[in-house]
Amino acid sequence: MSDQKYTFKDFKSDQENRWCPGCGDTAILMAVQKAMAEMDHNKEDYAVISGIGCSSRFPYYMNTYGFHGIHGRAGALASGVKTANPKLSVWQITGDGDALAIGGNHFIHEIRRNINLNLVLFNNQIYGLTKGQYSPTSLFGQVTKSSPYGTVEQPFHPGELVIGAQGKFFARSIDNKVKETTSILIEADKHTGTSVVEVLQNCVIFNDGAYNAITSKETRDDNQIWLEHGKPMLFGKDKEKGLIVDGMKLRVVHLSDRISVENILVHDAHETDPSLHLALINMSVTNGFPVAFGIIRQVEAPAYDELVEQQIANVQAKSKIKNMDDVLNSGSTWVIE
Ligand SMILES: Cc1ncc(C[n+]2csc(CCOP(=O)(O)OP(=O)(O)O)c2C)c(N)n1
Ligand code: SF4
Repeated sequence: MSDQKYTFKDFKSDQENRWCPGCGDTAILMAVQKAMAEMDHNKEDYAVISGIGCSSRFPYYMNTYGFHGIHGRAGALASGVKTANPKLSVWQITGDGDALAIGGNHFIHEIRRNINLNLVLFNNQIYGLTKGQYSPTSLFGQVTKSSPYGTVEQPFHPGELVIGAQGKFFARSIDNKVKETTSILIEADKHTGTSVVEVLQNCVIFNDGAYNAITSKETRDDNQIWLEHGKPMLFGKDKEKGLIVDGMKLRVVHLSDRISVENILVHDAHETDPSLHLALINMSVTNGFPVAFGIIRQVEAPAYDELVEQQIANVQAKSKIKNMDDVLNSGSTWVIE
């Protein structure tokens, strides 16, 4: 609980921003600082933990406790910090390479364990820091420094991995929507368990325009759908289109005399069955759908760190061993003569 009022400036550090001018990371930094100013924690209770990558420079720019770790191990560090001190608000900052290539194993297991931390995944579909090699989210056929003739790999969809790892909270935003990202981060903080927020981030140097189809003025209304729990899934400039389920699949429909808002799916982020959430996560412009943004899945479940705390308290309450003398007199000792 916070006993102070903050503004985003309280979370700015004195370090010079070394990200390239125009990099999406700077907008995400602003969203995190704004969100933290509104969350109910004291400043000294935040811990910002990263791996290695451009995005992982994040803790330098935050005036909080933090740790710039090693490549792919942000998840292990953040899990340890939260489990050792559950009162902290832990923020894991990671790139698509850091989280899904070298750190892929840690990513799925922290989600499966449902450790009560917030994971912000900067997805620029490229390795930025090492100068433009393809990553596990690069598109099939993408030409990069390490795939001069195009990749021959299918990309991971981070949300699909979250669902596969039994994830309970998944949201998606985009770097240029600071207001929307800020509110999603505030909700992520309130959620108990691993909250994964994928932010589509433009790398202006090595993958510029990767999200143009989603962000350009001409197409953004048709190619973005912002989901809100309890609201119909509508999109388009005048909210003239929506989503329905047809058979086992989602389908885009135009509102008309025959199809009204009542026919449109209402978003239920709290549904425990992940089938529809997965279908929403996997919508893409290339398969004729808008990309889903907002909180797509938010399901309550016990968190690992809480269960560990409870278990320790229960065992301590029942155990006959209270101190070192009790251990030494517990029967499993012997005298060497
Ligand atoms: C063990 C190890 N392997 C490889 C590297 C080289 N390396 C540093 S950052 C990086 C990938 C960065 O990509 P991403 O995590 O997507 O972050 P971005 O720079 O795009 O924000 C790699 C491969 C390293 N630092 N350590
Ligand atoms: S290389 Fe790309 S991701 Fe890295 S700071 Fe520059 S624009 Fe940002």
